Amino acid sequence: MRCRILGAPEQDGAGRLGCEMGPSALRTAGLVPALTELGHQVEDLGTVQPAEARSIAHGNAALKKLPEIVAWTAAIAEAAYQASKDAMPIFLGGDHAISAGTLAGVARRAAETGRPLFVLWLDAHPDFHTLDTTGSGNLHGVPLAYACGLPGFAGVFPDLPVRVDPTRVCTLGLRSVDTAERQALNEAGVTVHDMRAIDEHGIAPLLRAFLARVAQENGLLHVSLDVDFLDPSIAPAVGTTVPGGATLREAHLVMEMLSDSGLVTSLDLVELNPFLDERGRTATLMVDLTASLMGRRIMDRPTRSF
Ligand code: 5AB
Ligand code: MN
Ligand code: MN
Ligand code: MN
Repeated sequence: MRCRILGAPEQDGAGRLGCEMGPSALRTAGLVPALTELGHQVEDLGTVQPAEARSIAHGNAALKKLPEIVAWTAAIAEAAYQASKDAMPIFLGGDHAISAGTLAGVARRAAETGRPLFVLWLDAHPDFHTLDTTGSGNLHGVPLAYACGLPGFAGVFPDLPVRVDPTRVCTLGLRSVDTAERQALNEAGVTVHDMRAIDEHGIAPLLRAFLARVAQENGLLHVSLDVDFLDPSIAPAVGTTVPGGATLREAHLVMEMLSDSGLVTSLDLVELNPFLDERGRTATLMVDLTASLMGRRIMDRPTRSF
């Protein structure tokens, strides 16, 4: 497969500094060789440059770094659209606010193909706040809501050429959901498999059902992997630690099933804060998970089924 790596070292969306070093840490942990060893053709496009930030007035005084995030979103959306032409883009965050741009870009690309875009959101949080409901004002908490066309972004964030259909979004691993988000997720019809559902059913059947839907509708699939999807005991390099996350094997199984499905067309690796890591272990884990998603196997399997 042809892959394009694109660094988006945005850190203003998170409450603390450090995600700016994410792309560098992922490259240092060997992302490119891991992919080439699997036989993929990898092109590293380097780093997205944000547009110039212009001051923006907004009624919610809690919003942090709004002009900066808007400038990043515009640049990332255009870069994501370009990078997704005839190749699988892998976007290296940066905090999760980069996904406002990556989703906008890949949704625009998907619309041209005439195939529906599905999104798998692997995260402790749904990131489904609007600019009006976020209490923290940290804009890494809004990208999915923006991309799904929820109200309140128009005229502030870049215009969305194509929105993501929220009924084609599946979140997996949630364990920290704010009241406004809970209501918005239900109203929008997002599929939510929280940690309790994973405990009750196991992660495989939940993911399998979603993948079957994507396959049946001949969809494209964007995967957004927030480091905090993983339990902090195995992935400490994140500002927003929430206990009770996915285990090492649950995370690898998700990636292996995604690989077998052959459905993934774009990927975000976000929220890695290398300043909080322990001797690079979280960066290494993110690279290993990406390798599983891109075809690395413990043993060969007779059939590619999910
Ligand atoms: B992340 C919280 N909902 O709005 C908020 O890490 C957390 O990209 C957002 O998933 C977490 O600040 C954003 C409490
Ligand atoms: Mn997130
Ligand atoms: Mn999160
Ligand atoms: Mn986070």
